[in-house]
Amino acid sequence: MGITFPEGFLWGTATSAPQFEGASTTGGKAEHVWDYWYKKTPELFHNQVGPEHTSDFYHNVDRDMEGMKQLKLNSFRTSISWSRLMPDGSQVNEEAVRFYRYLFKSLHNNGIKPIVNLYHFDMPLSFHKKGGWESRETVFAYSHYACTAFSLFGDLVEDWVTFNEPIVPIEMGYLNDKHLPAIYDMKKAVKAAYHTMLAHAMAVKEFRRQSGVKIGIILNLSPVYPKSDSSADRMAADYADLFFNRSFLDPAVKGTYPDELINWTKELGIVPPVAKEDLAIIKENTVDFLGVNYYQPRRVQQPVKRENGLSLDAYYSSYEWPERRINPYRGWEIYEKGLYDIAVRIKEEYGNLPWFVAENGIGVEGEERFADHNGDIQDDYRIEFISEHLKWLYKGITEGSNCYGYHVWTFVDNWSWLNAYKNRYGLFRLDLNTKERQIKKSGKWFRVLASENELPE
Ligand code: BGP
Repeated sequence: MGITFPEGFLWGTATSAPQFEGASTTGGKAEHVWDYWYKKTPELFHNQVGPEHTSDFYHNVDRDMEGMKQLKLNSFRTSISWSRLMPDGSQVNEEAVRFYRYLFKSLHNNGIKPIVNLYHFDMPLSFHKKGGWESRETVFAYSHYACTAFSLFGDLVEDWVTFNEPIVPIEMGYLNDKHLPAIYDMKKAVKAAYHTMLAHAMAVKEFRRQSGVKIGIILNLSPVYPKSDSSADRMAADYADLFFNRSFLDPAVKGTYPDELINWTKELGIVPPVAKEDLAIIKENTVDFLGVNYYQPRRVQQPVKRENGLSLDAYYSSYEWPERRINPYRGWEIYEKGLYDIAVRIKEEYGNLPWFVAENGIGVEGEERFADHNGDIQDDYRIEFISEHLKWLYKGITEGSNCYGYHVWTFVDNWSWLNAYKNRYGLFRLDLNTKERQIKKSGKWFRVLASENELPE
C-alpha cells in the first residue's frame, strides 16, 4: 500500500511564459527586461544562451498537450506574458489573445486545470525604463493589464495568480546584481516591494469586481532555521523570516504588514510613499489561496557585520549547517522536512488557508551524463527528491494542513534567467537543437503517481 492523497488532489507541472514560450520577438510581443538585458550583455548568461532559446511552446502547444496527457496531469501552472498581451502597455494584441485562448481551451478539453499567473519576473521594457516597480505608474499599468486578462480569459480560467515570487526581483535586482536594475539600494528595494504588493491588491480588487472565481499569489517560502538557540541567532532568524517570508505573506493573507517591518523602515528612514487609500486596498483584498515554491531552507546566525543598517548583513548571516545535504548538481540544500514545516505554519499562523505546492524540483547541471544508450535520462535522484518531499507534505496534510496540489518544476527543461540551460529540471528532456522532447524516467514515474493519486512506499 502506498500513500493516497486526498481525492481531487492536483498533480501538475509549473512553468512560466518567459522561460518556456519562446517566440520572443514574434507574434507581436514587445521586449521585456530579459530580452533587453541579454541583448546588451549576452556574456552574463550561461553559455550566452538568451531567452529566445526555449522549447518554443508558442509553436508547440499541440505537441506539449500530448506530453501533458502522457504525464496524466490534471493541472498546469503557467503564466501570461504581459509584453505579449499588451505590447505597448495599453492596446491588446489579438494574436496573443488567440494563442492564450487556444492554450486554455486545449487544457480544458484535456481535463487539465490551468492555473494562470500574470507576472513571472518579466517586466515589460517600456515600464522598466520608466522606473519599473519603483514607479506608481507601473502599479496602475499592471492593474489595467490584470483587469484586461481577467475579462479576456475569465471564461476559461478559474484559478488566477497575481505574482510569482515577488520578493525575488527585489532581492536579486535591488540588493544584488542578478536581475535588473542590478543595484544595491535598500530604500528603492522597499519602495519597489511595496508597489508590487499594492499592484497585487489592486489586481485582486479588480478580480472581485469582475466576480472572478479564485485568486492567489505564489511565494517562495523558505523556513528559516537559526544556528543555535541563543537569542542572537534566534533574532537573526526572525529578521530573515520577516524580510523574506512575512514581507509579502502577511499583507497578502492577513491584509496587514508586520509591525516589526513597519518599525524597521521607520528606524532606517526608508518608509515608502503610501497614498491614503493604499492600506485599505491591501487590507480588503486578501487572497483566496496561496501557492508555495519550495526548494531549500535558510540557515542563519547572528550577523557578522553589524554596523550598517542599510545592509541585510547587519541583521543576519547565512551559515553552513554541517549536517546539511547538498544537491551535488545544483549546490542547493535538500531538506524535505522544510515542506512539512511550511504546511504546519500555514495551518497554525495563516488561518489554515488553502494552498498548493506551486514549484518543487531538482536542478541538475550536466544532466546528459545520466542518459542511457537510448538517450533516456535515468534521473532516479529526481524521483527520490519528489518522493521524499511528498512524504513530508502528506504528513502535513494528515495533520490538517489544507494543501490541495503539487506542481513539479518543471514540465520540459526550460530556460532560466542568468543560468539559461545550466540546470535541467524537466520531466521531459529538451534537445536544444532539434527541440525534441523525450520523457525522462521521472516523467514515467510521475505518470503513475498522478494517475493513481498514490505515492508508492
Ligand atoms: C524559481 C523560479 C523559477 C525557476 C526556479 C529554478 O525560483 O520561480 O523561475 O527558475 O527557481 O531556478 P534555477 O533555474 O536558477 O535553478
